[in-house]
Amino acid sequence: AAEPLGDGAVLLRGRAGADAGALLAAIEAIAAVAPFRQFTTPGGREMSVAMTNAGVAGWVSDRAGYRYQGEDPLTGRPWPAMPAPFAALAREAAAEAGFAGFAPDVCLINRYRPGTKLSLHQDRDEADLGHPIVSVSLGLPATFQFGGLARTDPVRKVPLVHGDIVVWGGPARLAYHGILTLKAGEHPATGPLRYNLTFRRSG
Ligand code: MD5
Ligand code: FE
Repeated sequence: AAEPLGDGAVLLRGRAGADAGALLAAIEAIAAVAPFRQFTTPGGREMSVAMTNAGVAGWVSDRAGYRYQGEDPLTGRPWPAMPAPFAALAREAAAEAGFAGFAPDVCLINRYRPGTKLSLHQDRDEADLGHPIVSVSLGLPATFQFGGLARTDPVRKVPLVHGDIVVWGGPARLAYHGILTLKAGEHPATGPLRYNLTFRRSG
């Protein structure tokens, strides 16, 4: 069932539940080639969330800025390919949310441990902000902050649990958002971890 969260944002509660095992196995295979690492922000802070990527490019950050690049800076090698079943799931979810024809070329994978957070930000490093972003939550629950187009706009808190998919498009594409500090816990599928996959069109 599609649940509107706001203009352009649609929550598909539990939509990835049946695929969770395959997604987690694929994350493990990707991380064996392109390990999770904590990027440094342009301001010089280490991010608490650990990240890796699959696809034709990957989202990276360092003192020089945020960008997509074709090689993993850790290894100098191309990122692992995005598994076709991942791209198909993202495409179907986008269509169910009203964004037919979404063809992601990159998948950013975020790994959260208890105590980890993602501060309020916008996603604006993609070439065409007309494409939606599809995000899949796995493992420990988290509280998502969904704000507006200005950093100071009021923020709604949305609980996200294992298997939830959210599609962010249209006016929601540039909304400020973040993840509150993860609470301690154990999930049967991931232990003490939360993963979030975001499917994007980088270029
Ligand atoms: C997460 N990741 O749970 C989130 C899910 C990121 C990030 O924010 O940048 O890696 S994606 C949430 C998102 C994307 C684009 C727009 C909006 C939310 N939004 O309008 O709120 O790790
Ligand atoms: Fe984001």
